[in-house]
Amino acid sequence: MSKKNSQDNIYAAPLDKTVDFVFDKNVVDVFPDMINRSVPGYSTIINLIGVLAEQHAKPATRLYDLGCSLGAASLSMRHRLTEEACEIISVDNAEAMIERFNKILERDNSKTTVKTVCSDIQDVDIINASVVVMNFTLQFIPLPERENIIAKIYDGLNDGGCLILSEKLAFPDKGVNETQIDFHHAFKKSNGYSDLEIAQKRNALENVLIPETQETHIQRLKESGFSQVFTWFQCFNFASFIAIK
Ligand code: GEK
Repeated sequence: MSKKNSQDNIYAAPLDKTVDFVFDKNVVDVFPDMINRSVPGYSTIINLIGVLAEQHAKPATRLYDLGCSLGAASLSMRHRLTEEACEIISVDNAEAMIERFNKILERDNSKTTVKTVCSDIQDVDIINASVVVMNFTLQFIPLPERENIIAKIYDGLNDGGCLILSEKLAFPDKGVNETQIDFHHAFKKSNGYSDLEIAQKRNALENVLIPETQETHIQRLKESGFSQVFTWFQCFNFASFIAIK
């Protein structure tokens, strides 16, 4: 099996102590397998991000993919774009992710320019944007900083432009929340993860991935000024919102 298709067994063996999850080289090596087996609907969302981006992209504008990892959403947009002179800006603060994505880009010769940037999202200016994607990234940003990031994206979008925001969700009702988590774990088990792997990964993400409720996301997006905000995809505790300026 080639490296880029390696199977995720990072949490398969018992660990002495919990260490917070980081996006390092070990994760990069197994990332496509990890995210496909962990996020219900991931490949559907990636595919449809291309379709939604195609609807909103305007000539000579920028499309941002914030927290791009190995560029799945960037490439989905790139492969569908027909507008002239668009530029995709793909940002991630994990050096190992950007390095691997640059290698993937060497083998992809579609027309639209893709510029990769290794940086914290908070340090990136959003300018002349027709589409901004945050596909499962805001959930890793500290809670007090999320509002500023959404406001910055709103300011950088042109009128009619859109933000596609995918997130793991929490639910206000404790029972519903637990049931959704059970469903998600059943999904992971059906994809071959053991109970130990699921439990150890959950612990590693505990302080790193902080999910919010659908209501919180929608309210924040509306308060930032977006004119249309709605959920266009949901499977268990994973959802994707679109916010149109
Ligand atoms: C995909 N969108 O395949 N600044 C920049 N990048 C960040 C930051 C930050 N502050 N915090 C986290 N990241 C991708 C999947 S993964 C989701 C996104 C997951 C990056 C982090 O390095 C990682 O690559 C990505 O956000 C989150 O469609 O693994 O659950």
